Amino acid sequence: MKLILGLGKTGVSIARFLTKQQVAFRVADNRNTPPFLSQFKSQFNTENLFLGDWKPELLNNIDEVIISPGVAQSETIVILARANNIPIISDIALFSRHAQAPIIGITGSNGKSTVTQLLGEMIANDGKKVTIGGNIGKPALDCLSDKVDYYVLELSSYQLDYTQNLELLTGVVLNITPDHLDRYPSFEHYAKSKLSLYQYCQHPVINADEPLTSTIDNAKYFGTDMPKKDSDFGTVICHGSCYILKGDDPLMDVDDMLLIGQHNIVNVLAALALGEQIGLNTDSMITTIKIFKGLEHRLEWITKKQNINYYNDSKATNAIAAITALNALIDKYKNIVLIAGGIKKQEDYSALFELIDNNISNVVLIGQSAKELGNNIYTAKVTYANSMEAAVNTASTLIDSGAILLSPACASFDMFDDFEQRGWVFKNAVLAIL
Ligand code: UMA
Ligand code: ADP
Repeated sequence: MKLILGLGKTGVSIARFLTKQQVAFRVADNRNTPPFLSQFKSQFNTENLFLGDWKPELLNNIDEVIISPGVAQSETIVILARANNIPIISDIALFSRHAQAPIIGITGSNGKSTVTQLLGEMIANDGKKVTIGGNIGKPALDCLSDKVDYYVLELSSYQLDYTQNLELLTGVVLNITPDHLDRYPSFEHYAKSKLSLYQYCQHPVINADEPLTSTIDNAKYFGTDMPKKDSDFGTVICHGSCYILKGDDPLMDVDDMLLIGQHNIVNVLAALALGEQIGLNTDSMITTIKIFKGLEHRLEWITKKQNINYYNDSKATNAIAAITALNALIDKYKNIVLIAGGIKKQEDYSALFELIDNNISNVVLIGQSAKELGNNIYTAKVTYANSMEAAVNTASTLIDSGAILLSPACASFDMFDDFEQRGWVFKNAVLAIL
């Protein structure tokens, strides 16, 4: 019998899969009312459902534990299963056992969803059938299909931690910067988790600008410098314009991209290198890049009202992501108001504070960590708001022209269900401004 740990999106997808395979399972969640309880009850018999504190008996007659990424390695049930030599695997490892088409894996601290979506669109526009899933939102097991040419999976470090077997045709670690440090003893452990992706890749793709990645034979490289090899991807500045290069060949002017910001040039280079590894046509990839609008909640332009442009970057849940978004807008706008805050991560925010003090006139802070953030901002004017609506209304009175950017640099769970809800509340508040 299998034990499914966690009754969220992942747990329900595992239950659905095992039911199809006619494999017996037990499900446990140490919360009394997990978010997917009613969905589970509507689809499955509840006699093998166990809620509340983990009990050792859960492991009786279990030959394998399939675990949700949100369940930390420090949980007693995980420690006990390990002590009893019961294998613990992720839904990703289970998916890989059953997938009949090649899998492409994308991890990194930031940019995963953008690259996953863009590569998915490149593959589809090249005339092939593709399904994207994983950490981006659709659990991997829900993606299994016999009518697919490729799977593109976004992989989190949490998923990689519980994965020992995975076959990837190609894959990339986009970048490694501090995130999720509450789940790891140190940054080195987090970095090791991300880098573990390369042990599963047949044809790896490497970011030449990421110092934590080492050289790997048969890897394809991308980076912001000139490419070293004909088949690698990079950029060059020529007569004031920036061009994307494959080897020495200019492929496109970055001004022809709809995406904005230096970080998105890097994301595009990563998608090109992955596409090249699986044999996609270069012209077709470039056409896709030119029409790719990006994802909701990632530096998403919403509207312009009274000379103020509003951007929703709710997905920026750490300091580096907010720095990235600010850097993308600083060159474009003289006046910027940043709306930030929520639950601060355990990471160094000093570079963000410095960037704010040197470039931004106004910051509006919300959420649990508002005061802690505000106490470290000295030059920019700080205003506190107790709701997103109040933050937007206040921000709109602070400048006559320029940009208002929601890029929270924090998790959303103190005020919202998740980053998506936070982004929607922001957008509604913006649209409600007269
Ligand atoms: N649970 C426990 N005990 C615990 C922790 C969790 O019982 O100690 C239970 C919770 O009650 C919950 C269940 O476990 O009901 C499952 O929780 P989960 O956190 O694993 O969430 P899922 O709904 O299965 O969603 C997961 C990913 N969540 C996390 O990694 C935290 C989703 O990524 C992913 O989209 C989904 O699988 C499909 O693959 C979200 C995320 O925040 C977007 N990811 C992090 C990130 O991107 O930074 C890594
Ligand atoms: P992820 O799925 O890894 O969270 P997303 O593609 O959803 O990444 O982007 C989330 C945020 O991270 C964006 O809003 C942007 O601010 C920032 N970001 C995106 N790509 C990069 C990158 N390559 N390097 C640094 N920051 C990035």
